[in-house]
Amino acid sequence: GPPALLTSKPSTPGDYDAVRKSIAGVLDNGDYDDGSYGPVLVRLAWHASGTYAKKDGSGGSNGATMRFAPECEWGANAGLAVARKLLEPVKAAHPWISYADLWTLAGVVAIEEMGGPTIPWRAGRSDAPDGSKIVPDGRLPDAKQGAKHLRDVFGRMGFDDKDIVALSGAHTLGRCHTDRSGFSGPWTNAPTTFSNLYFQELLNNKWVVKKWDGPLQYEDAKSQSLMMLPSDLALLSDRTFKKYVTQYAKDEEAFFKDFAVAFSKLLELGVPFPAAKAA
Ligand code: DDH
Repeated sequence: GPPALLTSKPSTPGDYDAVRKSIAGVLDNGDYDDGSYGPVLVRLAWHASGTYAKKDGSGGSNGATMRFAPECEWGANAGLAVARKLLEPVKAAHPWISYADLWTLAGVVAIEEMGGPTIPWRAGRSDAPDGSKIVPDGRLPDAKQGAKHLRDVFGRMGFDDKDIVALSGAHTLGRCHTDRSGFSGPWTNAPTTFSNLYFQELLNNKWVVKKWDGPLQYEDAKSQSLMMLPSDLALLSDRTFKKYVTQYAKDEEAFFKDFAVAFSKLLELGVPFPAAKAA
């Protein structure tokens, strides 16, 4: 049956530790993918947030507009219904939390439970009543493109080259699914552990074009069991990106530190937190 925390009476409003425990309780499932919903929850938090545009403040995690069409139907969001549905019993056990806070907190808890860094997170997002604030499709990155596209997309959110590489390290988690993105396979052999392995695999393998009828992707020449997207390999072909890839491959602590800062910032883009009071 479901974990006890999901069946007991609704928790006290503001008890985020209780929400964290419920999220941790739904992560593991031996029948799903590599045994954990953690990676797809991280992807939900990222796609809910990564629509932000700094220039006009549109998009971002506030509003949880992915509950509505057309955002839930965007090609980029294929498969994320799995993550949203998984969190429904958590929402039912803690009805006072907004979906927008829940989805971002779930990404944070997933990363922490999978061995990653502590991610600064605060509540304050509210849910939009409908989809009227949904931004145009096309703001999330396209895996078929390269360095310029990454700088355009992440620059629009307010991120620099170092942030782009640090955030891309999330691909140490999870896998591509042919029935979601069309791509196939994991980036690492430990897709449910948060580590710097993505950067090590990226640097230390010879990447060759995978011969198949799917979209262009790369596989490691030796075992042919790991994958990279064209956008992942852009981190190797661009000198500045590669500098950070090399640093993070050597220094997991530096990666964890930079990732925690960048991921926390991502989840807060466009969220109207009360202004800090002057001292
Ligand atoms: Fe990603 N990502 N991502 N990604 N991503 C996919 C899976 C996962 C791109 C494309 C894809 C980030 C950046 C990029 C995660 C986290 C993050 C898949 C496969 C594609 C395609 C989806 C599927 O078939 O299920 C591209 C392109 C970029 C980029 O250009 C930078 C970032 C910044 C994050 C983050 O979290 C900070 C995670 C986790 C997954 C694995 C999901 C799963 O179900 O497993």
